[in-house]
This record gives sequence, structure tokens and C-alpha cells, in this order.
Amino acid sequence: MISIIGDWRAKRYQGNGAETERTIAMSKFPWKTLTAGAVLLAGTALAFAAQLAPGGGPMGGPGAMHQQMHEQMMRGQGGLPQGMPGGLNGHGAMHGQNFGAATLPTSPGQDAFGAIQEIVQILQADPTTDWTKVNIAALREHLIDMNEVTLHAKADAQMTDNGIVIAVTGDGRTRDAIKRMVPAHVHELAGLGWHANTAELPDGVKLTVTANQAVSLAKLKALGFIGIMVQGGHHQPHHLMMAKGAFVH
Ligand SMILES: [Cu+2]
Repeated sequence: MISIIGDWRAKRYQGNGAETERTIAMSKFPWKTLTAGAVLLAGTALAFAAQLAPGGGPMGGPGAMHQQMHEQMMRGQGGLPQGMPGGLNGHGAMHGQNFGAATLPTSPGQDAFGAIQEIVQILQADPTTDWTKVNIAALREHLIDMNEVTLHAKADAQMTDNGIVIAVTGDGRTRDAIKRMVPAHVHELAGLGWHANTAELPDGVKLTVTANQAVSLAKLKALGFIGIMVQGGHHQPHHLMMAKGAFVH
């Protein structure tokens, strides 16, 4: 059963547009003309699709997306060789892949490259994707911002009696990224019940977070700038929305 699911998933993801179209075409095929095996495969695919989208949409919420991402990760992000021989597009080859997975690398080699690859594969696997709105370049710009803020921003933190004050600064592209990302993050922190605000600095932003019942002073001190920035887990769904052209960070 697992390997059948694996076949279907791989077929949806590994391919380009042509593979995706073939999957769609198969779903329109008259049921009585299908072989028993193909019925089982299609039925499993539908069941699995339903599992992935409990909300009825192509992406059934963060939980479904996480599951989908995990499936992709386990499969090496669809990086299987193209044009595999075998029945339903490489059934035999998939069995080989399942049992010899340790021989295939899973890392795309670069974090942002992998994040973009994952999003593109999700969009290609979704027949409802509106390619007139998709904007992968916008996602790339945001991932560059994330790289600047995570790795290149200078963060000088000072503890006060009731919170933490962090001067987040940088030059050029780093400064621009700080000014885009840090104030936006304050809204996410508010959603978690944290009291945070920002003030403009010439070369960045001053972030102030006050301890309360949602976050203690000791925890703020331990988290520091980047520990505060990673709160909320909103980036993953936002990245997908950004790529779909439906969200501006
Ligand atoms: Cu992000």
C-alpha cells in the first residue's frame, strides 16, 4: 500500500507539466475500462488527496501542508530520475527507490533553492494553480530578506527590568530586509499574545518586547533576536501564498 502511494505521489511531483497533465487525464478515464490494479491505484490516490486536503482546498491548512512537505522530504523532494521504465510510469523503478532510498541524496544543496523547489513542486502538482498569478521571483526576494536577517543582521540586545530591547542593524540589502521583516513580525507576535513594537533606526529597527504571561523575561533573554523572530511558524504558509501571488510580505 505504501509503495502504491509512493508511485502516485512521485508521479505527481517528479514530473514537469506533462506528468501532471497525465495524472489529471487519468482521473477522467472511465472507471469500468480501468484494470483492477489501476482502480486500486486511482482509489488510493483519491483517498490520499482527500487526506491531504481535509479543508476541501488544494492545501488543507498548515497540518496538511506539513504532511505534504514531510512526504516530499522522505521521497527526496521528487528528485528521482526522469523517464523511468515500467508500467504506470516506473512502478518497478519505484520499488527499487523505496528499498534503496539510502543511496539517493535528499539535500537540494542550498536552503533557499530547496524551499523554492518545494513550493514550485506543490504548485505544479495542484491543478487549480493559476499560473497567471504565480510569482516565484517575489518568493526569492523574500528568501533573500530572510537570509540577510538571519545571517547578516547585527543584533545588539539589552535587557531591561521588564523586557528586551534589540537594535537590529545592517547595511544596504541587509538594512532593507530588516526594515521589511522585523516590523511585520510584530503583528505575528501580537497574535501570540506577546507585547512587541518597533521603532525606526537610521540603519535598521529597534525591536522591543515586554515580558508578560505569554513570555517570561528569562525566556526573552534566552531567545534573543532570532529566537524571537522564529516565533509563530507563519513563514511556510506565507511563502506558498507569496508564490501564488496572493500575498505580499
Ligand atoms: Cu519567510
